Amino acid sequence: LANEGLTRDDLTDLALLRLDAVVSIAVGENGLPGLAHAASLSPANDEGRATESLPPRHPAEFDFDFGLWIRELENELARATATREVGPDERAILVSVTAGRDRETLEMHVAELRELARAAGVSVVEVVTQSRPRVDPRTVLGAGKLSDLVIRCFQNDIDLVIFDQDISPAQARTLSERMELRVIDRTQLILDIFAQRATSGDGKLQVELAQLRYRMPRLAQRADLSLSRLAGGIGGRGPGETKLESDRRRVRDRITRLERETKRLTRQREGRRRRRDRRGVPVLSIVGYTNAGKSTLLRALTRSEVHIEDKMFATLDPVSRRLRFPREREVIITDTVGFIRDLPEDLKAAFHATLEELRDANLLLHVVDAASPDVDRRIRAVRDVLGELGLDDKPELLVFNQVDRLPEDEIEGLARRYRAIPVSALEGRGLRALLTRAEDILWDDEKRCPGEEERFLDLAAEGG
Ligand SMILES: Nc1nc2c(ncn2[C@@H]2O[C@H](COP(=O)(O)OP(=O)(O)OP(=O)(O)O)[C@@H](O)[C@H]2O)c(=O)[nH]1
Ligand SMILES: [Mg+2]
Repeated sequence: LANEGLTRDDLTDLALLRLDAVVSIAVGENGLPGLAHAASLSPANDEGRATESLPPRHPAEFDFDFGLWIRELENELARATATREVGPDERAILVSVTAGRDRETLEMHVAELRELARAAGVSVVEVVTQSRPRVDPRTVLGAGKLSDLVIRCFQNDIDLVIFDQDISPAQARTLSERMELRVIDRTQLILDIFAQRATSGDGKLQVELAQLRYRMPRLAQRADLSLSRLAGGIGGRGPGETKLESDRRRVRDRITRLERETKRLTRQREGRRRRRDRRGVPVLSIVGYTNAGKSTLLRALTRSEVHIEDKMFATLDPVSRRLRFPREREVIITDTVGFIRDLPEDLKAAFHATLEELRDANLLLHVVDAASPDVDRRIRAVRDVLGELGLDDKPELLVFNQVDRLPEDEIEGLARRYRAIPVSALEGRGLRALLTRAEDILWDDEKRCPGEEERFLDLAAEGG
C-alpha cells in the first residue's frame, strides 16, 4: 500500500463486517514495513465521532495491548445499547439532501418527515442532512457522508433508514447493499401509514394497488440481483429469471384485478350518489392539510364522535354528518383524508378516488393549522390538489384553526390578511361566526355586498 493510512472503505468495513479493529501497514519500496495505522469503532457519542484511531507508528513499536483496547470499547458499546429504549418501535435514521432547497425549506421538510415517521410508529434516533446541489445519481448522499452513515447506523442499532427524497429502484438497491439495512423513501413511508390505517374494503384496495404499482419496478431490480448471485454473473438464463418472470406476472395480474375492482366500486359509488335524495340539502366539505384539525372541527360542529389523533393521516375514509344551522336549516358536512405536499404519484390515484365525494360539495371549508410554521406552503399544497381534482372553481372558505396556540393579538391580523375565519375547534371558539359565514355563502349569495368582508370579521372577533 502507499503510505495512505486507513481509507474510508476500511473504516466502513468495521461496521459492515463487524470487525473489532482494522490495521493497515504500509510497505516501502524496499519491501520493508512502513507506518501502521489502527482504528476501531467508537461507541455512540455526542460528538458524532465514528471511529477511534491510534497514532500511527512502526509495526515493531506496536507494544500496545489490543485485547484490552477492544474489550474496553466493546464494554462501552454494550452499555450504550443496553440503555436504549426497547419496544416494538423500529429505530430509524432520517436522511435528507438539500438538493436545491434552502435551509429553511429543508428543515420544514425534515420536520414533516419526522411527523410522518412518528405516524408510522417509527422512532427517529437521528437526522442526517447534507448540503449538495443535487443528489448523487448512485447513492443520493456523497461517499464520505454515506460511510459515516453506515457507522452511525451500527453504533445506534438502527433498523431502518428513511430518505426524504424519492429514491430510484437502482439507488435503493445500491444503498441497501452498501448499508446492509432496509432503506425506504418518503413515498414508502406514506404508503406504509396508509396501509396501517386503511380499514374499509375500498381503502385497503386502493392502498394495495398503490403499493403494487410502486413495487413493480423495484421487483425487477431485486430479482435481477438474485439472478446475478445465483448464476455467479455467468450466462443469463437460470432459475432467477423464471422466478422474476412469474413474480412480475403475478403482480401484474393482481394489479389488473384490483383496477377492475376499483372501477366497479367507483361506478357503484357514482350510482349511489346520483340516487341519493338530498332534497337540495347542501354539502359542506372539510378539506385541508393532514393534522390541521379537520376531524376535530367536524366533531365540534356536530357534537358527534369521530376519530381524532395527533398523527398525520388519522382519517382515511370519508365521514359525513348532518348539521343544523342556527336558522334551522340543514346541511350535510363531510370530513375526509388530509392532503400533503408532493403526494407520491402512486398514491394520487388512490387518493383521488376517496376524494370523488368532494364533487358534491357546495362549499369547501379549507381548514388550516394557523399555528404551523408554513401556513402559506400548506395552503398552496392543498389548493394544488384541489386543482388537480378539478375542484378549484368551488367556493372555498379558509378556516384558520388552532388559534388558541397563537398570541391573542396576532389572530385578527392574520385572519384579515388571508380573509380567513379564525377558530379553535378544540375550544369551540369562532364556530358561530364560521356557521354564519357558511350560511351566507350557501343561501344568501345574491345578497352579498362589498362591505361584507368586514361584517364577518366582526362576527369572528366576537368568538363562537
Ligand atoms: N390546540 C389545538 N389543537 C387542535 C385543534 N384542533 C385540533 N387540534 C389537535 O390537532 C390534532 C389533529 O386533529 P385532527 O382533528 O385529527 O386533525 P385532522 O385534520 O383530522 O388530521 P388527519 O385526519 O390526520 O388528516 C389533534 O391532536 C387535535 O386535538 C385546536 O383548535 N387547537
Ligand atoms: Mg382527521
